[in-house]
Amino acid sequence: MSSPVILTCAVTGSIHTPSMSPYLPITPDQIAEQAIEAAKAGAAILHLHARDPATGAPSADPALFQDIVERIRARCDAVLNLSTGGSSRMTLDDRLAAARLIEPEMCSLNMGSMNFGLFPLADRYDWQHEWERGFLEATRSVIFRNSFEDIETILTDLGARRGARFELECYDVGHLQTVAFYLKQGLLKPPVFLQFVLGVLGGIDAAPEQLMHMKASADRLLGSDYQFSVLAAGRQQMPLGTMGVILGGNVRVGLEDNLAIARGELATSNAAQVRKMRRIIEELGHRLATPDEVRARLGLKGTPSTASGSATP
Ligand code: KMH
Ligand code: ZN
Repeated sequence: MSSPVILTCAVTGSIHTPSMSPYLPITPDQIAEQAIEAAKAGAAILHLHARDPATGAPSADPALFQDIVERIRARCDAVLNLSTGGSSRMTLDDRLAAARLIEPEMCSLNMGSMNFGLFPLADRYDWQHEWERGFLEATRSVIFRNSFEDIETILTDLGARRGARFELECYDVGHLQTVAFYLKQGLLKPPVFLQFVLGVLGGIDAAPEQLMHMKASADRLLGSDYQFSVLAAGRQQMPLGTMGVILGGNVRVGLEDNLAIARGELATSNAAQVRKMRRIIEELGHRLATPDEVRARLGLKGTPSTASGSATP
């Protein structure tokens, strides 16, 4: 029997902007409501970012994260995974502030510096907010920085010190070598949870051959020390997520990675994508992992020992 499939939902992110979809959640209330609905639909892990409630711009404000986490914690037991990627305009300290305060079970950890091109979207929309076009255009020159030193800071500060385990975001095969290096060094402990990120401009492209290449490279470099999940940006989200399940992996969906539910049709919620992926997973003969199964499988510390654990019902 194969293991139950871990379905992650990345609820809002910092890639898409409010003018692109009226369904993109912005305020803590909207983010929490969509997150809870996604968890009820089957997502065991909620990958979280915050946005400025007034403008919808990506925000690193720990108070916003705290508000989101407390709202979700009060109503569901999904594993909460705080982004440390933030947006490429934030400093590393900005990006880590919320996770340092909340001490969640999981955090994202981006495994290398790279170009992260959102600029092709800049001419495709009529913008409601002044910041949107400039934010996208800036990705022509800004590097998404995740140096070895940054990675080590996150591993020691959030991992060794605060007990977080990681969603290791791997945007290309080279990032797998970095994972292997830190496993060998002992800063990462198995089993690691890899997120194969396909389709970001600057990373590996969203094609079946590339997913096979990522999987084969991980097998060669990491042996049995890893579990993987697949995130494909844009319209490859569902097809490559399905392929990930067929290959024995897990899947991430959500409006952070794709705003659509079908070609030319916006998803009206994160839960709509979770429900669609769930149908596919179950049609393939698998079942979804519960949050507690994820905790056991990935060696998470559990909610009560997080700094915001007191809000748990
Ligand atoms: N937006 C995804 C492509 C993070 O939050 O650390 C990658 C991501 C990064 O989720
Ligand atoms: Zn993210």
